[in-house]
Amino acid sequence: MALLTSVDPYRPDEVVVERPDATPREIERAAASAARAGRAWRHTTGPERARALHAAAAALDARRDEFTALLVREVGKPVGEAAGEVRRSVDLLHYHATTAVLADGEHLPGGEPGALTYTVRRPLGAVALVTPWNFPLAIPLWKAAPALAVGNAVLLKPSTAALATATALVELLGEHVPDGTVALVAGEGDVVRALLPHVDAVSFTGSTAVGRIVVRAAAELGIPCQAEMGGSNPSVVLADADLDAAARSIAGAAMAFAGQKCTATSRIIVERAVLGGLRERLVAAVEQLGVGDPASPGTAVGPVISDAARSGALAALARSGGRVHTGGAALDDGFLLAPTLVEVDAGDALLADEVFAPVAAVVSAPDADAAFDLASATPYGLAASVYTRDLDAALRFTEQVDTGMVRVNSPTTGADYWAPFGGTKASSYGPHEQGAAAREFYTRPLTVTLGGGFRQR
Ligand code: UN1
Repeated sequence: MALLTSVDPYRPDEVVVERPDATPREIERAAASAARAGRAWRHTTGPERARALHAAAAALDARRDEFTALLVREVGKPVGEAAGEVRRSVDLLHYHATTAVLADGEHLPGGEPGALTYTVRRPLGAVALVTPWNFPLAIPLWKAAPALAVGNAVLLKPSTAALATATALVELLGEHVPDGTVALVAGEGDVVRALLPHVDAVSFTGSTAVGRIVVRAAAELGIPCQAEMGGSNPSVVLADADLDAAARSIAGAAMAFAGQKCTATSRIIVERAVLGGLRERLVAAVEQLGVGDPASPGTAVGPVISDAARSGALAALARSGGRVHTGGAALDDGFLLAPTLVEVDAGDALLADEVFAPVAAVVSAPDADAAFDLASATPYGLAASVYTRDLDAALRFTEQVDTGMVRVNSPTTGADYWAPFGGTKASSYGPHEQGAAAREFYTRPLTVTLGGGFRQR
């Protein structure tokens, strides 16, 4: 048995929660009761499940200040962003509630006179959700809400660094669904390994290294799997762009919440003609960001999640041959790292790493096409953006870049809960999340054919 501990990354001496991990017996018991609960939940009506999720949304909304404060304390998310995440979570619960009453299949022509063929989508059963600490409320919910809406039970295995938030969320959801329909399974990788043989599907968000282990395990067990993994997201700035607006937008996408989003901008690819102008504006925009206590409203950049994360970022900087234009050092309080801009040459080690910290590399390219090629020159393909006033160039970028999500004059960060979310290459595996894509992952189609014969007698 291991003791799991989550600490406040701004005041690392303060423990937020401590609890033992789940024992193999507890995992089996939780999985068995989820399987049982799932068999009952799938037979509730769509309107009943919709009511339950709307009620959970209202309950979360009523406790938004408490959840916001918990996010600030447990993962060091700046209070403005934390409040935004709670609002997004309320909204996505309402959204997925409405999907419980949508059409769930199609009617097809029969193969003989009078025959009828149709499809219905059936829930999978009990699903495991393996979630990270960086969106401790929104990510568990954008998996759990669609899973529940279509009639599955869920077993949430959150990151230990976000254990208190996950515990509070599971308690809140549990007040609106029957016992066993939503359960928490606390632990690390060995707990995931023990859990997977008991579930009907797994949805994972986290690092590529761990995601690939989950994908392999799911394949061996023969269960559906979706995995959202790393990113090394490019923002391309063309010579005709509004440089002031681009610099402000990119500084936020790279540094806010200390760059700890899989969608954060880590590579800034600039058309050489405007390198000097963009560099100057970027440095100014980054230096204007408030750095410090995540509880104070002026803060955009709080601590990184752990000392190891900060040392890892500093080690990545040390491996780079680039020139640091601002930042580059640890700060005193908590696990703070000064927002850091490094100018590098193509091929620099920093362009290949997913640093997951307030660190971004600036690299120049001779022209738009070279910049577009550089944008895709990474093992990842999650989110990409281009800043330009040239519509043709913008459209060319959307077609050429190898990525799951692309934006024009808009930051790589941010996800609309009604739109499919996911990437290419090492960033994602399996079906996308969110929007209508989520319903597909959490169901399987059943094709029904009613022979025409009996209707002719
Ligand atoms: C966002 O940019 O608002 O783990 C969402 C992550 C992503 C979510 C990003 N799956 O950072």
